[in-house]
Amino acid sequence: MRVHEFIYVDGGWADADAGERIEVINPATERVIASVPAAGPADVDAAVESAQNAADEWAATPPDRRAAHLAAFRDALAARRGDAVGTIVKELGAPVTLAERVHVGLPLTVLDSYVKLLAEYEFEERVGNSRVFAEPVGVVGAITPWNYPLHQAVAKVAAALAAGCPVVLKPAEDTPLVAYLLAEAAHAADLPPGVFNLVPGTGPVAGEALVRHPGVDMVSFTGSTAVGERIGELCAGQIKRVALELGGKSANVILPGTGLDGPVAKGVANAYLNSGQTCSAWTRMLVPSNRYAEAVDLAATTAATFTCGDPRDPKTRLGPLVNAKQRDRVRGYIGTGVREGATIVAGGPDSPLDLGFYVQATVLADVRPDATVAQEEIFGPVLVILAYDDVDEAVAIANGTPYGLSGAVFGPDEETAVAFARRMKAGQIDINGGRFNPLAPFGGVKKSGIGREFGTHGLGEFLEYKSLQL
Ligand code: TXE
Repeated sequence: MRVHEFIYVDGGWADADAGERIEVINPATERVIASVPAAGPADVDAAVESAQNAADEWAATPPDRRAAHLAAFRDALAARRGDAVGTIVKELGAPVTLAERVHVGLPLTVLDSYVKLLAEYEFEERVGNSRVFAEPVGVVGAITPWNYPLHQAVAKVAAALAAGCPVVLKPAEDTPLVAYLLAEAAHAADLPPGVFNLVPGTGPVAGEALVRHPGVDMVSFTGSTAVGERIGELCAGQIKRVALELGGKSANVILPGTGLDGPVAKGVANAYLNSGQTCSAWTRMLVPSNRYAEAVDLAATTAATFTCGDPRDPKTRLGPLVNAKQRDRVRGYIGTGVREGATIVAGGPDSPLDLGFYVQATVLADVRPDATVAQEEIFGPVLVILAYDDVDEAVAIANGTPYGLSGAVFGPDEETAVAFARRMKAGQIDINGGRFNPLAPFGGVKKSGIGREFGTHGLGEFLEYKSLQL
């Protein structure tokens, strides 16, 4: 059966009411590789109705039974690991090693973490003379972007299901195919009908229908700040719970007295991860003025090792951007940077290859903190390097954008770096190269969003509290 013909509703594959389809393009070859339904409002209605019908029973399913379902879901996804990697390489253009390790490896870890969390999480607590119950919010509409298509979907679906909420997932137009593998895994794992539903479609039609639907109790969204603002407004008008994980312009601050080699190399690699299409990417490197020239040279030399190539090749470090629009947008930003006074010290706007939506690994120096390229999310392989004179100025620059998602601090010792990080307005900050932790809360402040994902905090997003006074 060609599942891409259908939507997944009420535990089965169903014809979409809407006749239109969305073509999926391989960004490395620029060829159409598949198409999926562009679901319409009637399709969203059907999915939400099935989720509503499943809600009470799923909420009443004891946590250990939900954990068993999640474990089966995880195993079914793990059985499709190779397919998932191949699909993400094709629809996103992610280099195969990154697809294997991060795009598919991480969601499996996250699913595991929720299976384990359910074994110990207390859904009931005693507060004085009250019994307080943590109960599922209800039906969740999950709207996900294309940059980490499986990871972002699983971050929402795993937490919502663990909390006892059924989900309707609306994946991004550019990368819906791996979401089909998730639906196949849900089916193979025998999740109760209606607990997981998939409606691919466009943002303005299927996405907004989901947000507006009165049967959806909560919206969990990851994507652009502009769309996040729109979704936030629509949810506010309905007093509907909403979690928003939006853009970023994160600072990587190298403090005085810190060696440059490791922090610069790590900073460059982080900025180019997933071709720079990472909301938490450290896209601004802050270095002391008296080490600026040295840091710029090091960054340019490191950037030159990030050559563009075929994402199927295990040696490739930089794949294409997801689509022509993003490529053109990123090239446009490089041009804007130069017009505003920046110097290109690596890469540039020219096409590195004849075919595919590629942008070269680019480093911009001589950038002022208020320049467009130092303020706006570029979402491509473009790193800007900024100079600061003292630590107070570094704090002001680090906090001087509308965003507050992530960051990094490299200091002469852990305590100095932690003290600096405490002054940064951001949701998660890596200290001296600390690793991503899928149990730690992830999310932003300011225009980077509202709410947290992963671990107990991520579970809490999908819970409502009821207190009974005795
Ligand atoms: O995102 P959109 P786009 C940023 C990044 C990127 C820019 C544009 O800077 O360059 O956004 O990307 C759905 N109602 N990020 O345009 O449109 C849409 O179908 C409901 C950062 O692709 O926000 C998709 O499923 N839903 C980000 C999802 O929103 C709507 C990751 C994201 O698409 C909708 C992606 C509507 N009116 C982009 N309009 C991150 N935080 O990681 C669109 N959608």
